[in-house]
Amino acid sequence: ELILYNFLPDQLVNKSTCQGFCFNILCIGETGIGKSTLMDTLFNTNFENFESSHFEPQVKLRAQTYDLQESNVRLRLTVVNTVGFGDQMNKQESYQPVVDYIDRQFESYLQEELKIKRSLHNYHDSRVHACLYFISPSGHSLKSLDLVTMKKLDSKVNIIPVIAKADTISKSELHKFKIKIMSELVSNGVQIYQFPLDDETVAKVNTAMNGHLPFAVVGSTEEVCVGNKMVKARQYPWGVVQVENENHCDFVKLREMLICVNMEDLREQTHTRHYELYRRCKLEEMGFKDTDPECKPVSLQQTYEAKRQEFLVELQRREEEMRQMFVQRVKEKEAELKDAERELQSRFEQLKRLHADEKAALEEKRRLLEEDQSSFNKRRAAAQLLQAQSLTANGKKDKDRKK
Ligand SMILES: Nc1nc2c(ncn2[C@@H]2O[C@H](COP(=O)(O)OP(=O)(O)OP(=O)(O)O)[C@@H](O)[C@H]2O)c(=O)[nH]1
Ligand SMILES: [Mg+2]
Repeated sequence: ELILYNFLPDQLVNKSTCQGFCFNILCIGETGIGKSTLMDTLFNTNFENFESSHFEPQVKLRAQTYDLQESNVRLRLTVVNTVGFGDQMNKQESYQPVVDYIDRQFESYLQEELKIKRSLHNYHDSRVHACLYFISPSGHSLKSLDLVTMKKLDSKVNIIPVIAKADTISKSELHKFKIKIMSELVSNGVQIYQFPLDDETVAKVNTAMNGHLPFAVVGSTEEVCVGNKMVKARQYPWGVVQVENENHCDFVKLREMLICVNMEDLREQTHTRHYELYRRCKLEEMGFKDTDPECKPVSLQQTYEAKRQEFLVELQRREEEMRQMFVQRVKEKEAELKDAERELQSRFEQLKRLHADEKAALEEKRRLLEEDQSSFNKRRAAAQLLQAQSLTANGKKDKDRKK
């Protein structure tokens, strides 16, 4: 059975309660530090729990949403758990997914707000209202990952630091540890959530509770018989640690502050401080301004027109740049072609010269050959003549002899 301890209606007297509202808790802490157990103890239930290994390559965020009801108030509770937090070598790999998750929820709210047809009244608001940061009960000091992560988150979310498994550390040590943690947070400029003092009905209790931070918590869903009552507790050979006993730990203080007294303030701070900051940065990034350099107000229309003009000028500049580039390329190509043509022409001329030289040489050879041939012919004719003459001469001699 889910019990919200009958305090919710008090915080919502002026709200339309039947409509219900969302509350989103982010639990950051290393694997096995007791996140799921504490959530189960806080909401007196058994949420689905998946244990994670220490070997996750990167941090994942797992969100689970539950619809809770108390008298006439409906609460849509989302519990977001970091899976594998602190198991990476590189710190940034641990906190960046958390930062990104928070920003994504802001972004989707902003997108809804910017729609023409907004439906914020039935929008499922997933922005993180409270971040429980689980500190390991070492008794020494905060880890550098704790400081880095909280510093990255303190302008994005309401951080409530808790010392986990506070039953594993002695009371005197715990007292010193709390002081040490607070001084480390202050000296590193980490802004944690302060319970508000402006509403005088709760100012006194909130002042006292601010002095107990960080809350030392113990979680357990097991019930043990103490006196003649069943109470949530952790049982040890040396005794019983009662979760809801204020002498044993700060669990009740956390529950009071988170659910009973300040739930509405956490939601409000999320909207008016953290979301507002995100929205402002995002709109400025997009180029929207409320005033011009002379501090005169600028309307959305003017900003839009100015942006449009800026865009058109830029477009023209880019077009001109591209045209110039094109002309340049054409010129280059033309010059290249001219060069190639010249080259070809000169090779052609060279070949022509070579060819003419060869032709001349051949002509010369032919002329010599023809000369040779005609002198040969002449000599042959002369020889034939001689031969003929000698033949006739010989014939005469023969005749003369016969005679
Ligand atoms: N001593 C002590 N042990 C606790 C406490 N809370 C949880 N545990 C034990 O620590 C172990 C891990 O608790 P979980 O609640 O599953 O831790 P988790 O942070 O949700 O772990 P993952 O989701 O796996 O990262 C269980 O054996 C719990 O019984 C506590 O307050 N004190
Ligand atoms: Mg868990």
